[in-house]
Amino acid sequence: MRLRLKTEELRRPTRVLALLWAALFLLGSTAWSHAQTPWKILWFNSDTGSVSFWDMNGITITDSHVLVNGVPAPWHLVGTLDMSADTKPDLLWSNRFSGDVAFWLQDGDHTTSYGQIHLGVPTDWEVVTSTDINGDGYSDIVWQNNVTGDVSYWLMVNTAYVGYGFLAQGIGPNWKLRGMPDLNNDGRPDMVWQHASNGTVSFWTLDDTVQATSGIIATGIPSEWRLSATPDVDGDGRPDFLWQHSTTGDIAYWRMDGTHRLSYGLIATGIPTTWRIISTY
Ligand SMILES: [Ca+2]
Ligand SMILES: [Ca+2]
Ligand SMILES: [Ca+2]
Repeated sequence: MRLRLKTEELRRPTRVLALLWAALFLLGSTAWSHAQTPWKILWFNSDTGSVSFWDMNGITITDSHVLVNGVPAPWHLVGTLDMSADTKPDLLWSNRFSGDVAFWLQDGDHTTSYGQIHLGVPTDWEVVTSTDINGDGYSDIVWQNNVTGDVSYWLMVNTAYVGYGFLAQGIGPNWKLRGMPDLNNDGRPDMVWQHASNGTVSFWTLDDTVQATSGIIATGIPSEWRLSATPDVDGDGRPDFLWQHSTTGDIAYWRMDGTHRLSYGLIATGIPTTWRIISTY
């Protein structure tokens, strides 16, 4: 009797350890650590002219604050890029009536200066993102024409426009460029596209500014889900996908290994849809 009791006592913790080990193994194969490099989501509300930030750690919102309210209606925040080359993102604005493009140089929350880059850009051209197209260390501005689908870029040096070129022409208005993350890990930007109606998400890899390869990432994505940005959510150094739902206001992520989805989940639900994700960094 005494011996059996002893055996039971010995077995119990062994069983618990075995279960713990199995749980850890399962967790390790399917989950990921949520303690990550901090990143930010930049939001714009075109009804109120407000700019706000979410401070993120993995998929956790650690803080949020408003940078500015009441920016006059024709001006829309369209992106961020580091124009002053201090690794702090600056704000890029577009006037929806005049087509003028302006910048605010930022030191964190503080606007240190502002100015205009270009006047009278035709309003069927919209800023999609910013990335270093020519590899000179300065962020460039990527545009798509919402009528023709053509994608062009402005080469920038600090706040100065120094030239332009095209990345895609004649693709039509249905394929929307959503971002230019580095998908094949060669240190240079590639292109992610979302079809406006058929739910297909596709990619091009680029060799400099020329399409090298292309492929499908996903099909059947409801058109209410907009691929908003490609931040590194899990801190593994590779871009992931951030989605905003146009009617529910839900925010979701896909952890990506290049063009392959590893896992997905929600970050937030029910964010008022007047707020739109402009960029992440
Ligand atoms: Ca550049
Ligand atoms: Ca690349
Ligand atoms: Ca990642």
